[in-house]
Amino acid sequence: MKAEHYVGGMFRSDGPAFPLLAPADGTELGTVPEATREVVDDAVAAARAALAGPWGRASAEERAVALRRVADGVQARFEEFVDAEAADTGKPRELAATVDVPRAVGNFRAYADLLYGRPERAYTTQIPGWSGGAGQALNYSVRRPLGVVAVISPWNLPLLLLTWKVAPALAAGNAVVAKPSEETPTTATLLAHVIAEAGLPDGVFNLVHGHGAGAAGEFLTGHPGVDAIAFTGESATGAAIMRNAADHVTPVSFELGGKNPALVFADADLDAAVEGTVRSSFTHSGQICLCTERVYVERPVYEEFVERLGARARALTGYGPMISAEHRDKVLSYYRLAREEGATVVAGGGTPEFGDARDGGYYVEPTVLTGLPETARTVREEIFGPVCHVAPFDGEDAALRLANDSPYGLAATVWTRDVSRAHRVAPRVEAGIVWVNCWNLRDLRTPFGGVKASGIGREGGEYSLDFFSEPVNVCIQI
Ligand code: NAD
Ligand code: 6OD
Repeated sequence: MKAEHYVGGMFRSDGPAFPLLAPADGTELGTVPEATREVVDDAVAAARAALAGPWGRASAEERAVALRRVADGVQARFEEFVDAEAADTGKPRELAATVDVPRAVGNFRAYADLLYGRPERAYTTQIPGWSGGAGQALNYSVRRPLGVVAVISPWNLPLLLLTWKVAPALAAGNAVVAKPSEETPTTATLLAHVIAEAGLPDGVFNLVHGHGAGAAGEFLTGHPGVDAIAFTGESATGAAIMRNAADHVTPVSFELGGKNPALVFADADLDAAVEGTVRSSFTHSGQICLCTERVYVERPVYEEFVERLGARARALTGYGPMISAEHRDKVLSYYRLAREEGATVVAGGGTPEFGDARDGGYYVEPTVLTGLPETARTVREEIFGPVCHVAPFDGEDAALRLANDSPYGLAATVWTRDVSRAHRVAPRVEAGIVWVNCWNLRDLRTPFGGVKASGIGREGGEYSLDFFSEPVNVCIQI
């Protein structure tokens, strides 16, 4: 599938082209058109025009039907989506087939179901008596879409994180202009084809490709015709988008970076804690915002935990590459920095050699570190690779102090067999999501998001609908 813009119901490829490289072996997959300011202007105008047409008057039920058709369309081209996602990201095909694509279908289905559950999300409240002595009044509120929504998404779960925003934005009745990551344009283009085939009116969904700073992403997020921005990516990018959006006071929903802790108590099922940490640190080679990069282990089981985690990391095979040569170099620079900062490298710490085509790809070894102070940059900064640092702690309060001593607050895991401890500790972790004895077990309708530098707002289920629509209160004097 060739990456193309989709604007006002038309596919087009204007703008200079840049190469798309396969992370798995460095070969060229194709080229991607870089949207100019004119392409972005056209997309925003097309979205605005769509709101003035049938989409702007569509009932919740009609929107739900449209979302179901999109879900069915993605499902019908399931293998094509899986192949494209695996090629663009380098992730194991199995991961794309069990997480990215089925959960993207799930996003469209979940919002269609939510709309059926609450057709217009309208409710009435009668507030008698208080109108400054003017008698009784009937107040009722209706939810109104925000208008033209810009969706900016990252490369780690390209289709899933795009649909995570597009599905609720459309469910709430908005029109969308989406810009996926320049590294992973293909499943977004496929989605545009599915949306075209599903018969959504022209301009309801628009897609522009290209880079972020000084390019399509910046043109879009600073555009005066954009009514809201939903962004997932690095915290520093979030800050840049916020500055850009400030001139027009455009509301933002941000899912940003993390430096997620795991707390392993001495009473934990250690087999489960080790296996859980292997998953939470190394799935998709650590390139999931929810991945664990800081592991704190209660002292009596610390040595055993480190030994077992190190052995499992060394034994891992079949893992995918970093998204790009640039990102591989960034992760390797942290492996070097960790050594300079005095780390003990328990496992990994370099690049693997395969003796096949993968040697042209962007792989790094799954890595376990110990021995760093909490002030080390390796322990404080998001690396976004297959790496974690393990440190000991003594007691619950110390564990919480360590977990919370971070500029980030996205997700955490707690490993304990003590139910009371789980309930005591989980709400005290400064994070938007806390998993107990599991990781990334997630219903799409639950609130998702971070605190501190990890984000603004919550997505998922009703939480996304709340962002993508606004209540209008109507007051009638009786
Ligand atoms: P990134 O911030 O570099 O890029 C994300 C998107 O923003 C891309 O589409 C990019 O082109 C665009 N962009 C970049 N600069 C821009 C600018 N100045 N204006 C407008 N758009 C701009 O992030 P990435 O490298 O693609 O993704 C990895 C990061 O995303 C990590 O920090 C990770 O933690 C974070 N992430 C967070 C979540 C979450 O839910 N909290 C989920 C996935 C990834
Ligand atoms: O909900 C999921 O399935 C999932 N993998 C979310 C990841 C989000 C951030 O990268």
